Amino acid sequence: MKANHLFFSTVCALMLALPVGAQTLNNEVLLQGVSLLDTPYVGGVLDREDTEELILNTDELDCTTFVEYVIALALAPMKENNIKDEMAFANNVQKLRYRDGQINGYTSRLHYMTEWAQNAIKAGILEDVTATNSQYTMQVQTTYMTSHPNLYRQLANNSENMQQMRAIEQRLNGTEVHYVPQKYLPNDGFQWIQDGDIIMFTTDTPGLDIAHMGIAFHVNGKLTLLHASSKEKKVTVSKVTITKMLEDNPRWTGIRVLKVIK
Ligand code: 2YP
Repeated sequence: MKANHLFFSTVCALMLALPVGAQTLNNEVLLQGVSLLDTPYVGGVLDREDTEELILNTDELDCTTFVEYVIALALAPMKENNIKDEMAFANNVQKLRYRDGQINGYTSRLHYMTEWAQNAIKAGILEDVTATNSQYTMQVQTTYMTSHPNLYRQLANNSENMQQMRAIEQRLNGTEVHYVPQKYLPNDGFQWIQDGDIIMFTTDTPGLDIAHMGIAFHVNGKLTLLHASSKEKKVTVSKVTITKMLEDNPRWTGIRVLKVIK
């Protein structure tokens, strides 16, 4: 087991040694995230086939599928053989990834994280703790996909998908969300941002709402990110704080924080 894997697994084990009452869903989310450390980062895994079907591939992750699988694992009950219930895991992924949990072609997948979050909140899976803790708001832009069809194979040569995607973008565009602007996020975070919370990075890239996502993890009191990193090409814990990640990515403007509640 690699040194960092051992370190983080030890930290999580210590946390889980807390009295059962304190052993929250947050800890289970963190533990599932740590269990995927070093998994290779691979983009576009959901876009390999022409037909839209439920893909369950925890061996090749990007930032979004990493978060989806971790939440789905955390919420799945353990079977008697100490293995997570596979059917529950699959159902959880489908509920997170598709509008109202229904698979109906490419545009039924929740491509913009603004809608992905709305859907999970509506399903009672996530709570937007940013809304109750930060007074700062922004209006998201969601035109990126139809203005960059060359980046999305299922849009590039499919006028019906383009038309459906435009309608989705018009519905989402301008949605007001709470966030923590970069300049107000200290290196050790806030008391209300806890290990296992879901972090989404807001962006000012024209037409895009969210640029990256991961899981909050305090290391030595500093708020870092457990995430599938496209730079490090694997699931890892950031060597720098989330605040420093914001400083290092000029197009990133702040964070939204969501808590797994069921
Ligand atoms: C999403 O991108 C895609 C979904 O189509 C896809 O690109 C968009 C608007 N949506 O189903 C999903 C899973 O592959 O990825 C993500 C992407 O982050 C990448 C994966 C990463 O940092 O690893 C989500 O939207 C989360 O942040 C953004 C980011 N997309 C772009 O920056 C264009």
